[in-house]
Amino acid sequence: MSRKPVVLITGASGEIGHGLIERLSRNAERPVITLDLSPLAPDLSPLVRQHYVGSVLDPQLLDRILAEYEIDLVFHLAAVLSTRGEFAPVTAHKVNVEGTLAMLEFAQRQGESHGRPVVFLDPSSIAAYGLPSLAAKRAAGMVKENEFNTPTTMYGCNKLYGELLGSYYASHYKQLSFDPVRAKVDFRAIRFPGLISAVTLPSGGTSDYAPEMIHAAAEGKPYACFVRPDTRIPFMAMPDAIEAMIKLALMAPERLSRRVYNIRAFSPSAGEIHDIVASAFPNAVMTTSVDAKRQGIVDSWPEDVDDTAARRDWGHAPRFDLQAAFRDYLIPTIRKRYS
Ligand code: AKB
Repeated sequence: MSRKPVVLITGASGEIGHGLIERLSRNAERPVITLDLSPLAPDLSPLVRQHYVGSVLDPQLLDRILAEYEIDLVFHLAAVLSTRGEFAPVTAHKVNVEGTLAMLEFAQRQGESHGRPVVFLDPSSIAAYGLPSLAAKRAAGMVKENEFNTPTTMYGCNKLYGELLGSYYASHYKQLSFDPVRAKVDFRAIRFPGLISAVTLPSGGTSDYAPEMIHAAAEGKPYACFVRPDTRIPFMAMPDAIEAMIKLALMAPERLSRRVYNIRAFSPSAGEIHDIVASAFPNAVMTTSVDAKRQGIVDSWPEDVDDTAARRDWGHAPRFDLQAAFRDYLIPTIRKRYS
């Protein structure tokens, strides 16, 4: 009996999952199943074929999914982000590394059972970089994928190692086996900048100051930004991040010259974000109260990234630059959300 292949999203109740489920549900040809520690939001439940409540670290649950569905595309979103990871590094390692390993093994077994490669889309992060000082960060400008791979956070270390693990599964899996084992995982990773969604708020990240500032202003709540106004890292509007994941996941493998890609859209300072938010919400009360430790993490991330390979290989082309992101997406959608 042949079964219709489905897409699996882990960590589906998080920020990226929300947008990804909505976007994928427009294509009825590719039913979606989801996995998360929490139930799906009521507006998302009707959009998926089945939601499993549980952990990527639960082998029995993964066996059940393996038996019930034929999967040829995995978006592995489950993760503990950079700020939360510093409070619970062992948990971060378990989820981010052991969870990724479990899902890669799951994808390999899926591929072995149906005979086709399983595309494994891994959202990595600018946290995989670690610039040694502010002076080095300013001098570096746009960093390339293989530069400054010396992260300072548990999350960054986990993401960098996850990229290596995925590349191992795709290119060198069981390379010394007597009987050749066909690698079935087609691993692809995007190093995301900070993401800003108009419909959800992030939690546990260190780039969260940008979305928090915007949402607080729209809600009429005061906000104290935890980084200096001159702090600069790349950001992207959530719809562009979702589009990028789908584009990379669907691209023919022969077009891809690497497994891990930077992508960028705009790279404003915290002060520039403040000024745009202040002009959209003139009554907003926004102050700065620097948290030296979180500032240290953001200072270790690049000011900007070089995404030449993503643009060339799979046509990464974000719709929103800084002005358009605020004018056409963030401000109108957030206003509606809190009105
Ligand atoms: C975080 O702040 O941890 C994330 C990230 C940059 O990957 N948003």
